[in-house]
Amino acid sequence: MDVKAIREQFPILDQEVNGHPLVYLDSSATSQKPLPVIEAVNDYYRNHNSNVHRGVHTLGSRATDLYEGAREKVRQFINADSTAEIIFNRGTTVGINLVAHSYARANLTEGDEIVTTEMEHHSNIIPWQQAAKATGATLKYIPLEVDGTVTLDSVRNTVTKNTKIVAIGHVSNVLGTIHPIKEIAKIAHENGAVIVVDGAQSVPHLQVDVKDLDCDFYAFSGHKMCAPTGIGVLYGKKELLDNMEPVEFGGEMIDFVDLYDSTWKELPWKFEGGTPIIAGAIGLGAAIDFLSDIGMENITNYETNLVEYAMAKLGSINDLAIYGPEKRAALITFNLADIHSHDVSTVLDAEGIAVRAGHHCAQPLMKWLNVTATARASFYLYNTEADADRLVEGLLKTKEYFGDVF
Ligand code: 7TS
Repeated sequence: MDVKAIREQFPILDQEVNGHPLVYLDSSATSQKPLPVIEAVNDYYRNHNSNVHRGVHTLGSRATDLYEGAREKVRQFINADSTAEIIFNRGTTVGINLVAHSYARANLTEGDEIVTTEMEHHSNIIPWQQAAKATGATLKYIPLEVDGTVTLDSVRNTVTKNTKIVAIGHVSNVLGTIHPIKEIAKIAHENGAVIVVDGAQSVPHLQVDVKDLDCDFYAFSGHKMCAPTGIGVLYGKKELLDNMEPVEFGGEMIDFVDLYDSTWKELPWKFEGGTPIIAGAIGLGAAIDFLSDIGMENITNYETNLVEYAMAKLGSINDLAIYGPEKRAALITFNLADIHSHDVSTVLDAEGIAVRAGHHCAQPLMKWLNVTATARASFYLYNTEADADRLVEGLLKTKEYFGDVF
């Protein structure tokens, strides 16, 4: 992988922040955008902007072709059977909420169980809390191992014949844990449950094949995979989506409307009420082309080596606590002695290094880790070993700055 050439596609990286060359280590929050994505959005607004699926004028059909073309790119990228299974929305949060509102409320009742883990992002916990309250179902958590993984035995012990939904992230945004989704899906199915996968941190970094994983629903966000903000995807198996009711009603999603009743369009449009996120979807299509040209396997391998390098380097810093398993996705969450992570990230920012600090929308996990907050460095295909070196230097400076706490 030619990282120098890749970096040239990301103009934002070529700048100084606080007098230092920028080191961007916050791609788990949102990734940077390459030129082909910026240009695709620009081209759409300059040359083709129009609403979709209505009217017959030329710009309208061009916009529709571009929008639906992006859906086909997503289908291929995650190896879904049909574009009917690809629902565009605003992101992972919206995708999970759709399943929790539509599928869960229609299919769950008292005595049923929803199973998840304590390491989920809030957007894969709260929708299930709400669905449990609305249906009388019980929310259960698969216990975590000390290193922040789950074992298949724990999954087997938690999922029962009463379990109707297993909701789990593919990759943890805090610990970097990569869950064996295919095996967990098998356990869910053996018990008659469906599996809902939060793919926010996996689709940008791993080759995801929804058919091979045999997941029932898979949600992800464009903005973490080089696409614009405001576009996301919910994949669902067609037979499940066919039997689900929409949760947003209005234009675009209807077939016939009468004064007292209406019927819905076929999939996937029945779940896309209102003018859709046209430019975002086109940007996502361009991001998929960009990532596919480089090759998802190449990206994963590159990131695996990079995070190993960074882990080894960071391991040499005394008083640095790193959370999560050894084998991990390309992100490292840590605390430096008792220094608050906001202070760590402020000193790093003064050195031009962007990391995230706080609870990472995973307060139950912070409680489990027995910390109030952590700092997180997350890597992507444009990061280099030099970036990891700068992080180490920045942390050593932070130690110096707060010398009195050591
Ligand atoms: N699930 C996981 C695992 C995530 O990491 C995130 C966002 C979401 C869901 C929600 O995605 P959204 O696009 O709907 O907002 N994670 C982070 C993060 O780690 N830092 O900022 C956002």
